[in-house]
Amino acid sequence: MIRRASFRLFSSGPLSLALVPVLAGFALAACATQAPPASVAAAAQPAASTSALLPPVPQPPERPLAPPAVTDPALPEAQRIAAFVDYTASMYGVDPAVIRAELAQAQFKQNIIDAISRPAEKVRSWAQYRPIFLNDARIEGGRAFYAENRAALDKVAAQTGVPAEYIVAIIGVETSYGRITGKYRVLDALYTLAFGYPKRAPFFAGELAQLFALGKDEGIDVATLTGSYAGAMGWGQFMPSSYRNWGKDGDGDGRRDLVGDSDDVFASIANYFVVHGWQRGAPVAARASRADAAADFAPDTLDPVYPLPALAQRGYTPQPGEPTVAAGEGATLLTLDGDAGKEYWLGYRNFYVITRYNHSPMYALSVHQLAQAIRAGSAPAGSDGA
Ligand SMILES: [Ca+2]
Repeated sequence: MIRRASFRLFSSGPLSLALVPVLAGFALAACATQAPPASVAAAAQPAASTSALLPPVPQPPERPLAPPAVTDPALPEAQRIAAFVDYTASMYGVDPAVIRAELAQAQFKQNIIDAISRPAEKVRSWAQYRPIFLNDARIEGGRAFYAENRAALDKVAAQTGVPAEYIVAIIGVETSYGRITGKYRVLDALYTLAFGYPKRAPFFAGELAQLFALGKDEGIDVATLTGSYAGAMGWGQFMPSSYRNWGKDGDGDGRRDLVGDSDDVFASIANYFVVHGWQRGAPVAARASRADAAADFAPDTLDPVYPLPALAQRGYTPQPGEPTVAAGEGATLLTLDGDAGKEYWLGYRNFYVITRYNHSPMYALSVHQLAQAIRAGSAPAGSDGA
């Protein structure tokens, strides 16, 4: 995921939906780039505390970056492209002639550079961010989407332990239930960013290479794929590396189609959660109370490394009726500016997993609350007959 300092949220109110795929692109772009929490967190521990930090949630390996021979802006572009062809051919076994032929069709798009280069806007508060996703239209849309796809979603949920409403909420937040999946040709987007945006060229050239690998693996003509300006595709806005590594063939037809096959999309989003550590049956987050005497506490990690007794010692405890976790499981603490002042939340392991889709904690809390709202308005499984 993108580093939070440079993370760009939404441009403006209702029109911001157009940028959702961008968020997703970044979300999937640089997983596991956040600094390990141990040193910062340890320094923040009160001296009297006897509670050691819990281990971070194990994560899959980081995706490969393209080498400097491909991305060094001091090198002529023709030389970088030749190095890219060599890199992609040797790394993924793609026929160099195919790569060259596809690259010959790729178009540089200045509007993509402009879009990704726009200065970061002021960070939205939770009170401003939450209504983008927690509104009647999005909630009703999610309930309708769940009703329409109930059998397929419940089947994936039973197989993976990822509740259907979380899969639905991801699709709702990313693409408004599949309606806005991005209008850019992925080949153009990744070519433009790989060779025209030095700041993040190692990442985007790495993704461009994986796009060719994806085309080879799945028998897809990559020039036909469309997505966000960052190259994220389909209902779940998967980057090429996520598609290749974690995409699943949900309907068993031998292909992974994350653009046109809902069974494949549902299975792939659930699998993305599973490989990043989703725990079946475990809670996601809890609203917390802050003791009057408590000091501010802003952990520099989303990893659930703080045992609940340690957080209680600091003055932060789950509110009555909110879920807790067993000894040996922990949380991180979020402090957000909500409609009625400060809100405190405990983010558990499954909350952390949602932040692997997009590193913004407000994104993850939106997905969680949207999922809860969808579930609350959906008939219990089986009650709608067969
Ligand atoms: Ca399939």
